[in-house]
Amino acid sequence: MKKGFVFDLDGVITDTANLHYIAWKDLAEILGIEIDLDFNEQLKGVDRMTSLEKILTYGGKEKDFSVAQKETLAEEKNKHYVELLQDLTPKNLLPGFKEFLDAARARQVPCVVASASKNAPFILQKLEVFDEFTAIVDPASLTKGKPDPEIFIRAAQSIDITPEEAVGFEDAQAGIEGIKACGMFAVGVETTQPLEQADLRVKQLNELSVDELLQK
Ligand code: B16
Ligand code: MG
Repeated sequence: MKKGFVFDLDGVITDTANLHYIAWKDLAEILGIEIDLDFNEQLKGVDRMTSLEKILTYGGKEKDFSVAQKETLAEEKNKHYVELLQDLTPKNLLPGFKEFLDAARARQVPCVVASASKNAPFILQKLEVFDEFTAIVDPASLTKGKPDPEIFIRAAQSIDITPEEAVGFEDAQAGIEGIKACGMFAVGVETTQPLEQADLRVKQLNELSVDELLQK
């Protein structure tokens, strides 16, 4: 019997991958690196500094910048990204998410956000769903990013349940691995690539019945 739901943000609640892509692509161009949408798949679910390092390595420039310079570059990307976020509205919720969240809330299932994004609280406010969550894990407080299970373990702790008592929802392979590594039930939200190891795979969350999931 499951007692709580743990949601990734980008790719599960809303699709901010495209906005991350615009901001990273512009920064990469200034650095003389060209990235495309295929490469962008590798940045999904990956934290900000690791994303920058992947881009620099892709462009053969991984040794060209000091730690301080990389911090500045990551800040510049984030500034642009936050500008792009200003236009988000509830219309940017992914199809089926709000129906599923409402059904979960109607059954008093606690819902937590486990996102690598430090902008998650702001994004949830723009989407007008911030108050629907019992907790949001602060990614700045984590020692390891996905695929490490730390963020999912912390999410379960935040609602006083064990990882085995939770269902995790993820769109990235690294996220599914983190969910499975702590014994949580994994729902894969598939858009482009198939997600290995997921216990269930869907295109939209409203394909799922809250009652059936709670029985898993
Ligand atoms: P920020 P998720 C992730 O969100 C994104 O998929 C990833 O592309 C991004 O780099 C990461 O958040 C950090 O975001 O720069 O806003 O802190 O899928 O874990 O919800
Ligand atoms: Mg994601």
